[in-house]
Formats: sequence, C-alpha cells, structure tokens
Amino acid sequence: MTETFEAATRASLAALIEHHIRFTLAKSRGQLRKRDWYTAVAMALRDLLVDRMLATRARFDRRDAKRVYYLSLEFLIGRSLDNNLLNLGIREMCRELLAARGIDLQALFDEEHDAALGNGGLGRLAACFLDSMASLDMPGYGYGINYEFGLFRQEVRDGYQVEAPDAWQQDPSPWLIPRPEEACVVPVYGRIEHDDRQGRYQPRWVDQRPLVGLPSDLLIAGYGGKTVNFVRLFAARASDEFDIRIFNSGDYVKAVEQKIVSETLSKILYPSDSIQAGRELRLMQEYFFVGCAIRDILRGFSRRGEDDIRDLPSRVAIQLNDTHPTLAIAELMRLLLDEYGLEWGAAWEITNATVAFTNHTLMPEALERWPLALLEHVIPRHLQIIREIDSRLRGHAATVWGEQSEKLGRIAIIDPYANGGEVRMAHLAMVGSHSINGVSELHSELVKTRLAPEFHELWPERFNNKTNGVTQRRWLLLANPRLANLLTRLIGDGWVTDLERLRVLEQHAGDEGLHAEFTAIKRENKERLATTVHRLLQLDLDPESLFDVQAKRIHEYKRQLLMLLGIVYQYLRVVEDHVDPIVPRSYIIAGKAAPGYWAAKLIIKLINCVADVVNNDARTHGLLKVAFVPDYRVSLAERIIPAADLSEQISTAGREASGTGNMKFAMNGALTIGTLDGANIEIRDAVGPENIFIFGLTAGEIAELTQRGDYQPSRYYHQDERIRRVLDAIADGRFLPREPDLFRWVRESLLGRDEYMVLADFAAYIETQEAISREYAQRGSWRRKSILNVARIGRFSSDRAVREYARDIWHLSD
Ligand code: 26V
Repeated sequence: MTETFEAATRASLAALIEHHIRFTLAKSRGQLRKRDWYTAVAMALRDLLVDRMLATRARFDRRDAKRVYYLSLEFLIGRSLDNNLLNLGIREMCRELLAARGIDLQALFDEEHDAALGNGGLGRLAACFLDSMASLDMPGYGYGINYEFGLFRQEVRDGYQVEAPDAWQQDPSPWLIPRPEEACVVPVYGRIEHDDRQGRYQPRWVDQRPLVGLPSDLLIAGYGGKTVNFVRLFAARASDEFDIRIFNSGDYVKAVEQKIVSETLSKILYPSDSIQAGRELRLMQEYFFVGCAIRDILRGFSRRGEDDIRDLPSRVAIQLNDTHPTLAIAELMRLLLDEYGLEWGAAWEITNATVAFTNHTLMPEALERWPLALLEHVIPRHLQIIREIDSRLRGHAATVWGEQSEKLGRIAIIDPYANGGEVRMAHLAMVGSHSINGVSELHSELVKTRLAPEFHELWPERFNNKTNGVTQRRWLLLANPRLANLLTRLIGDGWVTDLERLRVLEQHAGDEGLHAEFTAIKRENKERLATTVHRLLQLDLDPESLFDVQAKRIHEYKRQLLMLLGIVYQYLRVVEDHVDPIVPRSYIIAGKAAPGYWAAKLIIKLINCVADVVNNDARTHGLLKVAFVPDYRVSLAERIIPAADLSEQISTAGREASGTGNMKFAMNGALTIGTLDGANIEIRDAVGPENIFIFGLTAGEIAELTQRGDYQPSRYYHQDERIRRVLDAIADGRFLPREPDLFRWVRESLLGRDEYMVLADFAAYIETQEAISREYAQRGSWRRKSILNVARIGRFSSDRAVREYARDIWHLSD
C-alpha cells in the first residue's frame, strides 16, 4: 500500500466504524459492549468489501470472463472478520485504530459465530476453493443454501454427545447481503399432462407449487483485496401470489400449513455425512437450490448480453460438489428443452459440456439414491427426463457391449430392483458431465476401477484427478501467526500466494537457531491450546508432552477406535506393567458424530470414559492425559492444529477419499502417523518417507483380504496378547464400572467382522507409535522433520488445486 492510500484507507475505516456505531447500532461510544464493537468493525469492513465487490464484477464484465459456479450443499466458512482483514491487508491498521480507542481487536474475533454451513471435509474444501479462486482473481462463485441452523453445536454431558441447535444468524451476519430483487421461483409437485397435438411430444407440468428462493450473498475477499467474490445462498419462502390463491379459495389453514412447509426447506443443514437417509425434505433442498442456481446462472448469462444458449459451455462452467447438486443436470436439460425449445441432442451437448462432477466418497452408504416414487411426487418432469437419459445411456451401452451384456444393468441410472426402483445419483452425475474427478491420486484410481468401471470403459477421457488442497491464508497465516511471521522473516511473504516458496526452508532445516524458534513457536501454540482445554474441560495439559491429535468427524472408517486402543494399551503398560512411556503424551481428540450414528456416538462415550479413568489415575500423572475437546469446528481447528506435534490420519486404506486435515497439520509442522490412504500417499511422496510415519495395510492388501473372504479378526486376538489385554479391558467394564456392559459391543464388533480392519493394523500402529516416541525424545531430529514437512507441503495449497481445475476442467483462459 502506498502511504497516501494507506492514510486514506485508515481514515475511511475509522469514519465507517464511527458511522456504524451511530447509525447502524444507534448508540453512543459510552454504551458499547464488545459485541457492538465487533458489529461496527464488521459493518465498516463490509462497506469496503462491497466497493471492491462491485469493482470486481465490473472488471470481469469488461474482461468478458468465463464464469465458474461451484454448486455445493455445504460451505464451511468459519469466521470472516479476521480473514477479511488479513486478505484486505488492513488487520494491523485496524488493530492500531481500535487500540487507540482502548479496544483489543483480538478479543473481538471471538464475538463472531462460525458460519458452519457444512459437515466436514467436503464443505471446508468448498470454502478453501472460494478463498483460492478469489485470491487468484478468478470469477468463481459458490451457490448454496442459507441454512437458518448450521451444523449442530456439540455438547458433552456425562461423556455423551448431545446436540444443540446452531442459530448462527440470531444476529444477522454482517457478511451476508440480502438480494430480494433477485429472487428465483422454482416449481415443485404437480403432474405431467401429455400433449402431442403439434405432432411433437409436449409435456405440460400442471398443478405445480412455486417455491421462492431469496438469495443473500456472502462476501469472499481474495488475498490482496483486489478481488471480492461471493457465495450466493438461497433461503426458501412460499410464494405470496400462490398463498393468496389458496387464501382466496377459503382454505386458510391449508394455506398457512403449506407456507410453513415451504419455509422449512432451508431451516437446517442435514448433519450426516455418512448415511443417506432418503428424506423428502433433503431431496427438496437439493432440488430447490439447484433450481435457483441454474435460473440465476442463465439470467446472468443473458444479462451479459449473450443471446445464443449454445455458447453456454464457453461462457460458464458448473462444478458439482459431490452428487448433492446432481439435479442441476436434469434441471438444465428441462429448461433447455421446455423453455428454450431445444432438441434433445443440442440440449444434451450443452449440458454435458457445461457440467463437471467431483466425487468425494466411495463409502456405499453415503452414495445417494433416490426412490422413483419420491422423484415422481416432487419433480415429475425431471423424472421423465432422467428416464430418458437412462434409456439413451443403456441404448448407447448396448451398441458397445451388446444387448445381453451384464454391464448394462450395472451402468444404468435407474436400478429397478432396489426398493421399488431408485435413481443412482452418481450415475446421473457421471453421464451428464464432461469431467469426473476424484480428490487424490489413489481415490481417483479407485473411482475408475471400483466405483465406475463401466463408465470408465465408455468414456476414459472424462476421468481425471484433482488432489485436494487447503488455503494457507486461513490455515497458516491466520491460524498460526507466529509461524507465519517467522517464515516471512526468513523467506519473505511470497509463500502467502505461492506456497511452493516454502521449499527454500529446506536449506535451513538443520539450522539450530531455526530449531529453537520453531520449538518456541510450537510451545506457545501448545500453551494456548492448553489454556483453551483448561477452560473447556478443567484439565491440565503439559505443553512439554507430545500433543498427539486426531480431529475430524467421528466415523468407524476413520478409526478413532484404533487410536483409542493405542491409548488403552499405553495406559495398561503404565498401570499394570509399570513401564513408563518414553515421552509423556497428551492425546487430544475432537469431532462430531452424526446424530443418528450410534456407533460413532458410543465411540465418543468410550473416549470420555477412558479419559476419565486415565486422567484421574495417580499412576499416570505426568505421563498420560486424554482430552476430548467438544464442538470441533473451524474456529476450534484454528486453535488445535497449530498446537499439534503429531497428526493422526489412520483410516482404513482405500476409504478416506483424500483428507484435508492431514495437509493442515503438516503445514503447521506436525508430523503425521498415517496409513497409505487418500492424500497421505502424496504427502509422503512430497515430504519424504523419512519425515512421516506410515504403517498398516495398503488399499490393495485390504481389498485382497476382503475378496479372499478369510479375514479373521479373532486370530489377531488370540495371537497377540496386547490386543487381548486391550479388548478385554474395554469389555470388562473397567472404564465404566456402573454400566459394565456398555462397551461390550466394541470387542464384539472387532472380533466379529471388524469391517475396518482395526485389529489387522493394531500391531503396526502401536509399534509405529513407539518409534515416534523415540524420535520425539531426540528433539533435534524431530524438529528437522517438522521443518521439512512445512518446507515441502507447497503442493497442498488449494491455489494449486483450483489452478488445475481452471486449466483442465473449466478452461478458464485468463
Ligand atoms: C455425504 C452425505 C450423504 C448423504 C447425506 C448428506 C451427506 C452430506 C455430506 C456427505 C459428504 C460425504 C463426503 C465427504 O465429506 N467426503 C470428504 O471429502 C473431503 C473433501 O474432498 C475429503 O478430503 C474426505 O476424505 C472425504 O471423506
């Protein structure tokens, strides 16, 4: 910033803050609470952002730039104040300005409620991508739902997870700009009348009910403040006009009932990322938001003066974040056929060339399937179109493989046998998209070979990989300011926009002065986390101990249980064998369980019970601590990740599509203990096998064991005394004497099926943990590895990921 520009910005920021205190809050200085200061500062910042957002849009228009739309049911944004100040480059200015008024800026950050419009990895990835697109000056916009309630708040009572609603908009978010004049109307329900009077089949969708989508734009500032984009979030409203019709027909109660039903649509984010329940409301959400988004996209297209819809693919790219927005394909087809009057072939060509699909999971229970009957009820015209797509797909496949091929049934969109007929959304997404990508190299291979071999055989050129990335602006610059400052002092601030620059650090990896600084920073971050943990749990963690962290959604495939078995093993070594661990450890676990996922909830209870016993046993004092930190969310991750020494990425190989926490931890100097799964493999290749702790079966070995069908977990139990001790201790009730049977399930399920092969990897896991303790005890060698992790993590920036999407899928030229 030039000096005069800086002075002008300072003056306008100060004036804007005063303005909002007076005219937005209608208060005088003396009456202000911390919360008011937060609001005034945020509103002032919003004004600056709005200016730049308008300028950005004008610039893209002048450039006649191709637009990218990222369609996602989830955007896990977290907090915005600190991030926006940083990206605008005015955080220090604002800090000084407030300090002069006796206000601590840092304290204001905690006044902001996280925008938790997502479950986990998939939603946070969308947020990192928005940050990167804006920072790279791309015209990239999100479309999603303006949930009234974000992901539930997690409380822990008596060791159990208890969910509480997250009313994040109780005070309206300053980052959201309502756009009532841009409302969209989307039809649902009704039936199709068949009409072919003009010699051409012309369906008429009658008795529709209109849903109204009210958009609000959540501002996304790119780094440097030049580009401000937004994610457009729709809230559902009943249509006034429609209401009046029913009111006039005299059925007052019915009218109000329907209004309520329509408005529930955008009330709540579905909190499961593991099991697809097939609920009507969820289907309505998916369809509603996609309907609004497609209309808005087409409206923007014509407003920019485009008059030939055939040019859509060269002007617009649509990326589907998993199958949740897949109805975009059917909706775009419907509009092109029924409203634009195109022939099928032309409509299909446009749709296919515009839409691209990202898969984020292979877990069968998370793959979306919708019953035909439900689709018929909610979107009858779309179902017709889906049937037509299905029939053409099977027709094409038959010309390649022959009418009798078994592959026809496997590739079909409609599975006629399942529960009276179901649509497989991934199949619809794949046939309708010109690009299909997985999110790590391994995962993208598995998409081709396991999820969709038939599609791969027909259209190999569609399949590609885009390994995930995370934004270093939030996950390093914002979350770990001390490390960020050190890096900038050493190598300049180029890493903020070009993470590969960190590589020059390699030269300093052996430098003792740097080791000391790295150690001091980690130590301070650990102290900060210890303070938070003390506040939340009244538990003291020793910052000298090794902070061993697993923070992510609770899921059996992620194997929080494996970590827990390791903890119990350590505990038994201390109290029964009187063997102390080589280094004291603090085990830190955080994550939410889907409210209906009882196994995941039982795992939380078990973690808390083990924590209680371990933490209150005098014999482990100064050696072992266990903390389950409640309500894991973006702002808590920003506190936990920079404080970790060890990052647990221990999913059953082949199950974790990529992982992104793995990248955030390594970026902050934690070493990883991990399986050869998802992006862990690429992280190993990047940081070097000597700087990461890899253990366990490979995806190939797991598949082989499964196929042979002779995996016998009980063998491990009988052959390995350590496993026996640990499982028996858990099953015999010693972690919950008043309810000794509660955890019997753990032993039974591990000895029975052990679907995630916990026992097969147990020995390798604890042996690797021992190697880790030995390594940690030699501080110099640990620190060197830690520095090399930071130096070599550059590839895992979401800037790199988004650039690859732009180059290979979206074909953004400028
Ligand atoms: C699935 C479902 C299933 C139906 C009900 C609602 C719902 C909501 C979310 C999901 C998401 C499951 C997929 C997911 O989160 N995948 C994660 O994506 C990350 C980003 O690519 C990746 O790093 C993780 O490995 C992957 O598990």
